[in-house]
Amino acid sequence: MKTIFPVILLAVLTSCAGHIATGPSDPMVIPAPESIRTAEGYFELHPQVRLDVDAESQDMGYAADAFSEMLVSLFGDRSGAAGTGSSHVIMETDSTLPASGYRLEIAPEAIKIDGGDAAGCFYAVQTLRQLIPAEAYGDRKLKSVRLPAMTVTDAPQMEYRGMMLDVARHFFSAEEVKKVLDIMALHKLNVFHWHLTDDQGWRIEIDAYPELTRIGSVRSRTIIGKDPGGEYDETTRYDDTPHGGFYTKDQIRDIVSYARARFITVIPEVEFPGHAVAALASYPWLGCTGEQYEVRQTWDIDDRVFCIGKESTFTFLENVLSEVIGMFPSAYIHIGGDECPDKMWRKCPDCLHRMQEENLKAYRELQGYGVARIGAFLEARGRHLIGWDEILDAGVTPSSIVMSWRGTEGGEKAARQGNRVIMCPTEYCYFDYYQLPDISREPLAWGGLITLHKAYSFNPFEGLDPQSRSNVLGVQANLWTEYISDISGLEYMMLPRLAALSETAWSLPRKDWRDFCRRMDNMTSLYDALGYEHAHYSQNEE
Ligand code: TNX
Repeated sequence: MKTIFPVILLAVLTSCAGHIATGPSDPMVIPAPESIRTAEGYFELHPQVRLDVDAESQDMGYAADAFSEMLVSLFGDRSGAAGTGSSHVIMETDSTLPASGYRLEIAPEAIKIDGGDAAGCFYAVQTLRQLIPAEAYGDRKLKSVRLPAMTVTDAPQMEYRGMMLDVARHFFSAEEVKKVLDIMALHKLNVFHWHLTDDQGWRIEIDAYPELTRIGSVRSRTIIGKDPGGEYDETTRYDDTPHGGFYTKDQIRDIVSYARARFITVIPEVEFPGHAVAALASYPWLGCTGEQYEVRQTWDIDDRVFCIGKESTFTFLENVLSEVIGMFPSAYIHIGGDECPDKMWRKCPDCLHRMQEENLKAYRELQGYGVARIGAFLEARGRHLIGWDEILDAGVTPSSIVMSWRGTEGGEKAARQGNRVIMCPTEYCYFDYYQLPDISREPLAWGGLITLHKAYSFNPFEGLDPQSRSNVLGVQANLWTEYISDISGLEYMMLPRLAALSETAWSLPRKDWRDFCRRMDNMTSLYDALGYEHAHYSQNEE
């Protein structure tokens, strides 16, 4: 009875007239696959389709789950249906294919997915999701979907395809972070850089230092409107509403495994030595003067940074990082390193003493000293350091990764000297900047203008010699959230620019703006069907 029932149900369902959606004969996928060859006929995808997965590995399980989730989003609950249908989908690994690459064959009798590895199978499913007509999602009465026969062969160009989310300036709940991970997965991105600490909030639970979350995770109020840049007076307006939030260790672990099931590595960032006011407000002895500060309520760069002279600062950081390492299995840990003024260090006897002891000639070298110490600490624990490009100024170890944000020059220099590099220059990758030319109709943003076309025109290799090019691991979009306070605002800033970035990361040599716009129409419908907020761009807005 158990095995027969779904078959009967299927017969009843397919005999019902209508409700069959047909995929486009002209496949529209973002990021652009390596090749698509269309063929005759179609495969009929229905809720009872049988999925055969070759290996029992956990990762292949994740790829299979992605397929099942797709069926659920199309047809509703599929419980009890697995493995009973007449038509089927076969998912296997094929070691002759490149890592994260896949071949997706849609034929009338079956869909065959071969992945270079489980990640490849997962990406094939993401392609499949886009080949299904957008109207099919959310149409609960749907009986089946027709997928035109074709073979897609594909593999990513870059191994690091990232997005950074700042949850310090505005907090995003664990559920919202998962939604961000879903959106990343749809675009075949594979690194989530999680900016967890900054002047305006400390967002990660650390057992050894409970005040970090008790005090450091809440600011009493937030500046309204555009930050004038340090000139605060009686005309500065605040919302008088506390803003806070943090992730418990359990939530962090849950998000790390949620990401893992989508083949996304989570790289945590703990800012050092700048962007530290929330930490200093929690433990005043971390600063040069020991003064009690408040968690910051405004946005520009702050002079109040970690003291490099006191040993207690390093004990603190090492204890924090030990707990961070315990929560995040990533090979890399981001320690920030950006925008650190040396004003406090100049007046600090401990910092002066450190300079004498270490024979440092300039105050700036205190940062290099600190970063080198943290780098060595991480290396001793089998992890490597990533930092913003300022870490270059003070010298970095060969195994460190440099994230080039102030243009691509830092990245170029680092790549030339043999460091590996992530390119995320403000000019192309800062999705907290405006995206439509008429900014009067846009939500308040940091400034700047990165249209979809601009984001699409990014070439991270420009001006690099072949040797340096090989050190560019990939690219990343940065979502700073001073002016993004909720998830729909965040989606709006991400989409569709994340699609442009994904194509740079996955399909750089095949980029073609006109063709991208054509495929973007389909992607936009999919965003709508999945309930994602997005900007309405025009392909003439170049
Ligand atoms: C610079 S990029 C920062 C952030 C700001 C961002 C605003 C970087 C490493 N630091 O602290 O949020 O500009 O676009």
